[in-house]
Amino acid sequence: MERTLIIAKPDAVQRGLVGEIISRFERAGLRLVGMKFLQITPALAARHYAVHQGKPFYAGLIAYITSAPVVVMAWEGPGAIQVARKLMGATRPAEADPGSIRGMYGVSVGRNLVHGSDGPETAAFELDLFFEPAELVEWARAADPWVFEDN
Ligand code: D4T
Repeated sequence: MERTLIIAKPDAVQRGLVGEIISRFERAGLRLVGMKFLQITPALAARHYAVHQGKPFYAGLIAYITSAPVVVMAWEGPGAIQVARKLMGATRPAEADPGSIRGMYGVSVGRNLVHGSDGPETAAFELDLFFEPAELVEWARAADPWVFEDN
């Protein structure tokens, strides 16, 4: 079982696409274990995007992610990180599969609607950044045996 951090970014909130984005992860069968609505501060954004510091798009990225509220979620399931990245599509919407979230709703890399952790270490770091341990809920879903093979 794996957990991943997903963010419905400011453009998703402003465009009224949060429900659609949640629905993609929900219908895929991932299990929601945490969710909150907040506006990311510059300090939190700097920690989240520390790996991009110094890159040409860094200033724009920080301005964008702090520009309006976001919905931060923790989803879990077998291979949740890869499953989520597939549902999101490639970073650049022009390269994203047309059925993916970014492929269907995006056109610009700097307005790509959604963030998802890119590996187990990143997921652990990002989940810790956005959630207190008690905010992540351990629960059994009635449909789990019909979604998770090794439930
Ligand atoms: P995030 O982190 O938002 O889920 O995106 P990805 O994991 O898919 O992509 P990333 O880390 O390579 O990029 C982080 C973030 O920076 C924006 N970006 C990226 C940008 O504005 N211009 C660029 O040239 C690149 C590469 C988009 C996502």
